[in-house]
Amino acid sequence: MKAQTAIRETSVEMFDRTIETMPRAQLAALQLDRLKKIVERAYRDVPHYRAKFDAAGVKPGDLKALPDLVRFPFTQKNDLRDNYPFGMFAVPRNQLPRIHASSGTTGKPTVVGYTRNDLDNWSDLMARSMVSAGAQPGDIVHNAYGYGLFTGGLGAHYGAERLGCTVVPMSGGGTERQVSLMSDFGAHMLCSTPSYALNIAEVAEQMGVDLRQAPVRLGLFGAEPWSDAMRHDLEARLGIKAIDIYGLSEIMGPGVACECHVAQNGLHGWEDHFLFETIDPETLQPLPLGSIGELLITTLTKEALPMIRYRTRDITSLSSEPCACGRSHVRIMRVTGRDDDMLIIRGVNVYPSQVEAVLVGFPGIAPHYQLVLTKDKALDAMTVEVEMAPGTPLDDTGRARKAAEVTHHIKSLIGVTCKVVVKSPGEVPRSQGKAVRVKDQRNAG
Ligand code: DLL
Repeated sequence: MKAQTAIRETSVEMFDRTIETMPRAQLAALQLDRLKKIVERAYRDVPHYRAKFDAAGVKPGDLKALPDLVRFPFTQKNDLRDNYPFGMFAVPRNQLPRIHASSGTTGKPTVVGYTRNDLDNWSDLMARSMVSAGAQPGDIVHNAYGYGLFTGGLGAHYGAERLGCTVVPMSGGGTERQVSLMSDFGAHMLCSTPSYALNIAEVAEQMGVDLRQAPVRLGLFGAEPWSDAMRHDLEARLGIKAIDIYGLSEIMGPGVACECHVAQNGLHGWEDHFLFETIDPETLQPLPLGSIGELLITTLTKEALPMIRYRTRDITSLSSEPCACGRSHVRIMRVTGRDDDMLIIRGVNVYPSQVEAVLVGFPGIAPHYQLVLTKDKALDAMTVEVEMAPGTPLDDTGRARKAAEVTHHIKSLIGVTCKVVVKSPGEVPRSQGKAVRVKDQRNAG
């Protein structure tokens, strides 16, 4: 008991809420001070930024107030690829204790690096995110994010250690073992992608392990878009509060923003370390708070890899409405998807997460799905592959009727006409990490 108390006291000092509840004027002054320094450093130490700023006719000295940032050029994923592997780093390689990389579907991976201070800040922000999610020192954290080049595993790992938790470093896969150890060790928080959490919930049910009766009370889910319907499903099946956490390797990894357990409504973006903007992805013009557009992030403290106006491709809006938890940092509303994941089916824009919201909780349907894209003459067509819920055997007529019901609901709720195929339990592939939601067969023979 004594040791527990000592850890809690330390943590209260470490996670002093002053910074998270800072009045706007003070936060803006801190941001401007940090922004000036990072823009200067980027210009001085990274040839790519020097060339880009020169071409755009801007100098670090032009940045006198936060709104001046709009004069500076964007940074994109391709800039990292073009400078592969280490060309965007602002410090010599021997000052980087760690690198991560994202695989990327085409071409070279995106490589990111961290100085010692960057790793410390990342651990702090992940710990801060976990506190916001409702975690406490002494909790057992079952970490099923993948370890390795992906930032999820090590990001959550060091954050949980920093908070004073006991980490179970599972990584993804081996789902039956995950269930057994969650139950045997009495995990309090599950960290995983939402799609893998669903896999864990399903395997637990098949094994006859009732995780609703286990000590687990929190899920920290992110790395892919997910719907509120999926949140409610996971909360009911695991007996937890499910919290959305956001991040990307180019900016840091997980912990750029996180919901609070109080409101579960928008993710607090940690504005002492990042500056958030939204733009219209077509016109590239800045958008006011509250408008839906593409999220841009500028890092304010990163040493190894300063990112100036990074185009995340993620579609969301920003809110500065006060939150019930008292935090003053801007909220990033739930990311519906990436603009490059948006499907245009017969003229209607649709994100996979919108289809998910219709499928989860649909009577007789299990929340496992994939969207198959094909060509129907010149137009794109979408087939939604879903599964019937276990224990509801349907004959061919029953399946066809169920498919028609789902088609009708997708049409009336999202406005898109699609074909639905109802498969047998287990036929839709299960996620081990980030789920593959779209099978694109438009160019297949
Ligand atoms: O996915 C980092 C991460 C790990 C975040 C664990 C949260 C939890 P990347 O592999 O670089 O990094 O992928 C980043 O994933 O630009 C979004 O498109 C998507 N993404 C991440 N979190 C969310 C979320 C990690 N909460 C890309 N909601 C981002 C929706 C998300 N999409």
